[in-house]
Amino acid sequence: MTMIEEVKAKVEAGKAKLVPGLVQEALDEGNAAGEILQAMIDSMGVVGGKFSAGEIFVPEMLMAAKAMSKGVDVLKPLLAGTSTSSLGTCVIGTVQGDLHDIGKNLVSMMIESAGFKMVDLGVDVSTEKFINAIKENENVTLVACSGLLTTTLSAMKETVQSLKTSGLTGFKVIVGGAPVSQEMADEIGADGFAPDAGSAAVKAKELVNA
Ligand code: B1M
Repeated sequence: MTMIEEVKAKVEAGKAKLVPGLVQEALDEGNAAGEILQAMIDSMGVVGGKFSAGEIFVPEMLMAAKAMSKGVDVLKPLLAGTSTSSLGTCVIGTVQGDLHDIGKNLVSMMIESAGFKMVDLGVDVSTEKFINAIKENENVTLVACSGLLTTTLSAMKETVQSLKTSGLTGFKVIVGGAPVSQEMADEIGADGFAPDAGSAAVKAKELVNA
């Protein structure tokens, strides 16, 4: 088994204590950080498939998520470059009713490295909380909403529409997450959509510089 396959297997098995060391070994062997990250994302796909098939349950899914987060911590300094430019503040959160945060954390890390100051509201974020964060923080130029559950897409829609009709100005709204598409983003009135963390950073810059 290659070290990358080892990382994948241990993330799938939810071995949070072992994963950081294996990720470091994979790096030491010369594997690229992006390649290791992709392997862990693939693992979560496998975990999701097993959950859908009834082979594993929420606790196993949670353990796999913890293992992946520990692995991402090791990669963080390598994935997030440093930027000296300031594109303003980005308020980010996972929408109300949704507790998934791995994708949101990756998106946050990449948008930060594109030159934004991040205000991360965490998960299960209500519309009111997004709006208060825009009021309470200086120079908010971007609001980023993540959502992983089809059942919380209505919360995303409500958040985007409330942000747009709040009377607050000076910011753009970007949305994303597995069940979100460009079509849906257009439909709910978001300014932008990105399918993954890397393209979220590119889109964030594009929206704010437009
Ligand atoms: Co949940 N879960 N989960 N889960 N979970 C999914 C999403 C699911 C697809 C699994 C499945 O059934 N196959 C399914 C959703 C089905 C659906 O709605 N279509 C599901 C379900 C059903 C549930 C529960 C309802 C299960 C239950 O209780 N019966 C429950 C809901 C709880 C809640 O939120 N209220 C639940 C709970 C959980 C855990 C808490 C156990 C755990 C999350 C822990 C955590 O996040 N800290 C968990 C996990 C781990 C998953 C899977 C296995 C992995 C998610 C993940 O982290 N992926 C997931 C299956 C899967 O994704 N295949 C699943 C890796 C991550 C890097 O990808 O988040 O997609 P992702 O982010 C990507 C892109 O989407 C994008 O960039 C990232 C990568 O570059 N992106 C953005 C994300 N946000 C973006 C924002 C942007 C732009 C791009 O702009 C702002």
